[in-house]
Formats: sequence, structure tokens, C-alpha cells
Amino acid sequence: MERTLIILKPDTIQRRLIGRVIQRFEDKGLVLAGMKLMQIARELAEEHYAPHKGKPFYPGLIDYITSGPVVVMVLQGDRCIDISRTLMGKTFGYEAAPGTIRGDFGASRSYNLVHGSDSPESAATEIALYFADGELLDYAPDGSRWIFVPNDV
Ligand code: IDP
Ligand code: MG
Repeated sequence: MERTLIILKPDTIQRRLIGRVIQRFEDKGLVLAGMKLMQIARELAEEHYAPHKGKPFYPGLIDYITSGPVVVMVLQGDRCIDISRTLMGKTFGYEAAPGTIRGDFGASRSYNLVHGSDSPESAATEIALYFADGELLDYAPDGSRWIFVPNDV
């Protein structure tokens, strides 16, 4: 069982797309382990996006992610890191495939609606930035056994 950190970025909230974006993850069968509405402080944003420090888009990225409320979630389920990235689509909305979140709702390089961890290592680091252990629930909805298959080789 894997976990990932998903952030619905400020454009998702401002555009009133929270429900529709969360629906994509729910429809796929991923399970919410934690969720909160918050505004990310600059220091936290800088920690989260430290791997991008020095890139030309970095200052704009920090401004963007701190510009308004976000919804931060931990999702769990087998292969949920890859599954989430597939649901999100390519980074730039104008390149992302139709049917993906970014492909259906995004059109720019900068504003792309959603963040998702890109590896088990970054998921662990990012989850710890936003959630204390006690805030995350570990449970499997009854229907999950029809979605996630044990020994699914
Ligand atoms: P990802 O979100 O698909 O993993 P990353 O390359 O990790 O993409 O970039 C992190 C975030 O930085 C992106 O989601 C996007 O908001 C922003 N970003 C990345 N590249 C650019 C760019 O070339 N121009 C403007 N913003 C960018
Ligand atoms: Mg990334």
C-alpha cells in the first residue's frame, strides 16, 4: 500500500473546481487518508519546492502556491503515486492529454491545478511537511477489494 501527497493548487480553489478534481481521484478508487484546507506559508513552500530552487520559474512558483488557499490531501492505494500522476497529466496544460485533470482544465505552464508527489521518497518527505502521523487515517472502504487486488502481478 502506497501513499502520495496531492495539493489542489490555488487556481483549482479560485475556479471552484475542488469537487470535480477530487472526484477524479475518488472515481479511480484511491482512498483519502487525510485532507485539509490551508494557505501555504512562504517558508513551507520554499521547503516543498527546494528541488526547483534556482530555476527560472521558481520565484513565480512560490508566489503562485502561496497566493491563496489550497486543499492538501494524502491519498493511499497500491501504485497511487503513478496512478495520481497519470490522472494529473503532463505538467503543462497545453500538452496534457484530454481526459487528464491538467488536460481538461489547464492551458498554461504555470497554473496547472494540482501537485502530486513523483516518487516514494518525495511522497514521504512531502507528506511529513504537511501532516502529522496522527492526522492520517489508515482504512480500506468495503469496495476497495474490488479495485485493489492482492498479489496483482
Ligand atoms: P510536476 O508538477 O508535473 O511534477 P515539476 O517539473 O516538478 O512538474 O514542476 C513543479 C511545478 O512548477 C509545476 O507543477 C508548475 O506549477 C511549475 N512549473 C514547472 N515548470 C514550469 C515552467 O517552465 N514555467 C512555469 N511554471 C513551471
Ligand atoms: Mg514535480
